[in-house]
Amino acid sequence: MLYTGICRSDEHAVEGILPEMKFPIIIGHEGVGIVESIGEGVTGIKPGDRVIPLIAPQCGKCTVCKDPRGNRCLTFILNRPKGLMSDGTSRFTCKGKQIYHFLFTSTFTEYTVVEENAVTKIDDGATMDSVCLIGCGFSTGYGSALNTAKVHPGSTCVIFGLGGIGLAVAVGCKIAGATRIIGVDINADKFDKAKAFGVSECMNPKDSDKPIAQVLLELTGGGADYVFECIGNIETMTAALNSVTLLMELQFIVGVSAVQSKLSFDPLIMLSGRTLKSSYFGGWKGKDSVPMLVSDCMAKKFDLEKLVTHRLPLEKINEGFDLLRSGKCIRTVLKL
Ligand code: PAD
Ligand code: ZN
Ligand code: ZN
Repeated sequence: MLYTGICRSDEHAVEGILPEMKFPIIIGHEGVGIVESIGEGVTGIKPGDRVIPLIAPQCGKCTVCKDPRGNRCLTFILNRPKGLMSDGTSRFTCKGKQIYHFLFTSTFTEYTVVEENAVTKIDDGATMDSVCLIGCGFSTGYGSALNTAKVHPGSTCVIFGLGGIGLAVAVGCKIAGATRIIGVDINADKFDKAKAFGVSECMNPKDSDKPIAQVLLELTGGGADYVFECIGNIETMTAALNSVTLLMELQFIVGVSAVQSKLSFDPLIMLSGRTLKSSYFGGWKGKDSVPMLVSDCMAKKFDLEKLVTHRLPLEKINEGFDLLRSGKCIRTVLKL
């Protein structure tokens, strides 16, 4: 591994709120590296290739892989022991004890082992210390706007949570031609950065006595066209659902909420024709899309550098987590 970003999902893993996780585990999933060696029968990559490990692996053969709509490869999800390779083994040990893998990737380490369908070769010329963000955060937000929401020109978008994912949503909304992008965050320190990403107005729910959904309905004259929840909080998911226009528009859940939490809302609000959707890795199929996203980055279609606020060596990983918890960073990239 060369570099890896720290994503809020890694923090969720540390908190133990993700489903079916087993410890001890090597977390981290937003990385880039160089192939050191390959196993028997591997033909798609070779030593020396620059690669991004995939949280959305692609077997290419299952019904989801063959369908242009989905990106959660069944081969990697169904009937598979969590945190292990497909043969049921782990490739990490520490003092003789088995260590589990995370999200098919495990990037907080100098060396990892991934399956051939959970990694993809990228252009050698990419800037390694920021292209790692294509491994999760950037692609997730950007794809949520472009693939899942299919934001239309002239639309009004609301983004709850102006972290790495939320700002990547803003990049997607802007490219799709949204004319109004409203950012919502309880940390006003995020607002300047958000504006640099095309967010036109920023709001702090703490600044008003009214519920945020009501504030947004008033501000938009009846609701936004698209609302993205990029926090992972049940309350903001419900508020987001109540902030979309009554016409027939859409709300998207990008944030990952704690296992066993339940989202509840009055079904009558769906009678207007509202749609509730979710997005995993921005809807991108890993092997097909990641090399293309890297090329788009190199062609300066978007700027990943702007998302990186801090850089640290692996030894200082806990400082990176402190920066995330205290809301002082957008993305910290670790050098491995
Ligand atoms: P982040 O911590 O960088 O950003 C979250 C932002 O939300 C911060 O700016 C917070 O200040 C803000 N916030 C927190 N609570 C509230 C609140 N109540 N109201 C308003 N704002 C609030 O995280 P991130 O951008 O790395 O990740 C965001 C979520 O997306 C998180 O749940 C993560 O697990 C999830 C995620 N989903 C996917 C996917 O494929 N769906 C991929 C990667 C990350
Ligand atoms: Zn598949
Ligand atoms: Zn992530």
